[in-house]
Amino acid sequence: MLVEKHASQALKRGSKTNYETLRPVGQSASSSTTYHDRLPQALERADAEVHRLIDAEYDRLQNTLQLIAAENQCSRAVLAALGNVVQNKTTEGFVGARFHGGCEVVDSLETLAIERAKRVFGAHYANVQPHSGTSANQIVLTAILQSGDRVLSQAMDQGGHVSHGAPVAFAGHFFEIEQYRVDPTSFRLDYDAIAEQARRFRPKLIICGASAYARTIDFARFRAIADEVGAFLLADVSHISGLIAAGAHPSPVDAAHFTTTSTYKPGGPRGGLILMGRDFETPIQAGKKTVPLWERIEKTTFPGFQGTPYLNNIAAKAVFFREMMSPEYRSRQFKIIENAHVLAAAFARLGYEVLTGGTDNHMFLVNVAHFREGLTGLIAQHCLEDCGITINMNRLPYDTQNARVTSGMRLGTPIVTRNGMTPAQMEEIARLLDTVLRQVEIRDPKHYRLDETLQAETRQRVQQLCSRFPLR
Ligand code: DSN
Repeated sequence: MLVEKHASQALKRGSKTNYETLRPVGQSASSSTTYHDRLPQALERADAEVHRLIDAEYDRLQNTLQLIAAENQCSRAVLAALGNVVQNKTTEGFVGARFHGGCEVVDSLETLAIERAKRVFGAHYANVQPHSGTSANQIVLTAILQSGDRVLSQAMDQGGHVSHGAPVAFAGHFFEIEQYRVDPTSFRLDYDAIAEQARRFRPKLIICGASAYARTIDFARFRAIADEVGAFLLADVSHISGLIAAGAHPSPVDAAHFTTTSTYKPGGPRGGLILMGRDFETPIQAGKKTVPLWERIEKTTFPGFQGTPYLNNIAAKAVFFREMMSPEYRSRQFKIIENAHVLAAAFARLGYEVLTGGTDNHMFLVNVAHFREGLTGLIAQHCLEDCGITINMNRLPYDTQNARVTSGMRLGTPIVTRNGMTPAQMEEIARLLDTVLRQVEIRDPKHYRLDETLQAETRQRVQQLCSRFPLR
């Protein structure tokens, strides 16, 4: 019986149209709110110490500027979906093929999340179970590669992500990795050079998508390169998936065999997502069987890689995917880009080297070492943090500085835009950062001294600015 149900549900998961018949979830006549209600108050009563620290984090976020490109701010509805009774449910497997009873409600939640994810991204297949973007990548790699297989991916110090094959991480341990670099002069992807490298290296998988790359990625070109050498293509679009959902960046969903994203970077709950477009049914050999790619991805998710899905996260993902289809979310993605563009231009006018000369997306890189002799990314990050400005140091392509010191900083605009800031505030933010970076006294690559008056005045200006744009 279970096997039959699994088979029919599995077929449905692969189709584009069969999610319309969600079972309505009736409320039991004996529902009680005693356990479920007033959760923040329950925490305060039970553990004042943790409650106080959570409040402190709220104050930090409200009173300081958040400019880390990888961060975003989810809605109150997403927060509510994360913290509730759904987190108590344990199961394994996928909708229609669970290994535990009591899944009626969570099956509806997961189905809803899948359906919405497919609609948001125009995908044929969505897997909402990965615990993170990195887990999503690990699942894809494990699904299609054998130990020792070849992977071509963007190097971490060239804008790539640690999960794409850095020697210190999972993929770097189990696969033979070669990495492509950006052009040393323009700092842009050089597709001809990548194609040449792929012809020589003959990878089984090419990974595109970046953590620190400010320009539009040509997914169709990547697919042409992959097809030429007989490789799969994985697009990890964690940083730009919100822009893609809104049509503010070309979509990889039909170009790549697999598209992955974390769900917090575009502004949802923590977690990962695997999407597939036109290739979702492409057959792949799995042991003695041939199965469609989507099925291989599911078997690798569970039992291959994960146990119980985080069902509360899946509920929150469903809420977020609905938000992603709203006019407000879509128009905000264009504002994020406009703000990044204005902020980058303001830095360039102030005399900073902005890599690639600007940005097409939500982030950009600044060469701080070029701005002032001896200034490092580490000093920039820490002296700005002293003043209530949160950024991250970043290695730049071909950076000669130590990886824990770096020559660059990465700035992103998703959170300031979410809270309503516009180009006028971007000019103000650039001036705030510039005042600190010009005046910090550099002792050595890791040590600095900041004038106390400058620090206090900047903190106050930051706080005043943030108070005009409360978290929302
Ligand atoms: N991907 C990292 C970043 O871009 O900062 C966070 O996971």
